[in-house]
Amino acid sequence: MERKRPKMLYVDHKFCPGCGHGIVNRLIAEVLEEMSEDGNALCAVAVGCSSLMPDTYGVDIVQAQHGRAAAVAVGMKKCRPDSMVFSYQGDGDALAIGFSETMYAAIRNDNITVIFVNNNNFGMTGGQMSPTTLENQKTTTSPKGRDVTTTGKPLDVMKMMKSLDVAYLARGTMTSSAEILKTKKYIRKAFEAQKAGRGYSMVEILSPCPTNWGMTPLASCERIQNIVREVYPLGEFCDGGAKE
Ligand SMILES: Cc1ncc(C[n+]2csc(CCOP(=O)(O)OP(=O)(O)O)c2C)c(N)n1
Ligand code: SF4
Repeated sequence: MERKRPKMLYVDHKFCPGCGHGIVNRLIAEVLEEMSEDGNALCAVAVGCSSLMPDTYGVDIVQAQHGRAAAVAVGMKKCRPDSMVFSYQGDGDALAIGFSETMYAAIRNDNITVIFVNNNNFGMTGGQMSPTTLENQKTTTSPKGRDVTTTGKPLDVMKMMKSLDVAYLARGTMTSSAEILKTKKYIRKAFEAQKAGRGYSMVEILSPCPTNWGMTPLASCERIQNIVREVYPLGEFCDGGAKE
């Protein structure tokens, strides 16, 4: 049976073929519709391929400066506490230039949801190294592979955040239908945490960027399955204070 397309996806997305962003966009739309929150959602994006979302997504969206989406989402939530407020970001956006905004929203346990797509590089600008680039991964700014002796190790934000008093943390991926369904469940639980007023929730999603990885969509998913998830384990890292 064909699944009904969520109403907020009123036109096709603009991401590259095989990009993870399109799948995540759909999952968020499905969850909001199933929770009857699609008419009540507010989103903050910043810069990166996530900023292609506002052109095709049927919710009110504010575009922040690069990295500042979580800070803008916090402001929106304070003005409209009854709305379902989320930021939609990339790993460079959330963990490089916006690291402070991302962390302080978590440190304050602000009642927002952060959804970020981790594709291990700065996608929109041509595949530069980001904080989540794997050790030895070649990017346009690490042509010989990321050297962790000079750049530090890949940033595992779940590890950092689980020591904080936040409501919900999970990391999913999209390498199979089973993983996509799990990721959808994580997104739902994150929004439910916000609805219950429990505070900050974050879902990180390991995603392919076939264009900058120079791989087919299928090979990109295999890379996530065999290599990336070894560095970034999947699962729930905190649920209502019960931390692993
Ligand atoms: C203040 C500022 N610095 C740098 C840029 C250039 N810039 C635009 S998109 C981008 C990369 C975004 O990468 P990421 O957040 O990982 O998202 P992706 O495109 O991979 O989804 C950068 C560095 C900018 N627009 N503004
Ligand atoms: S450049 Fe990468 S992250 Fe951006 S739309 Fe294309 S595949 Fe997706």
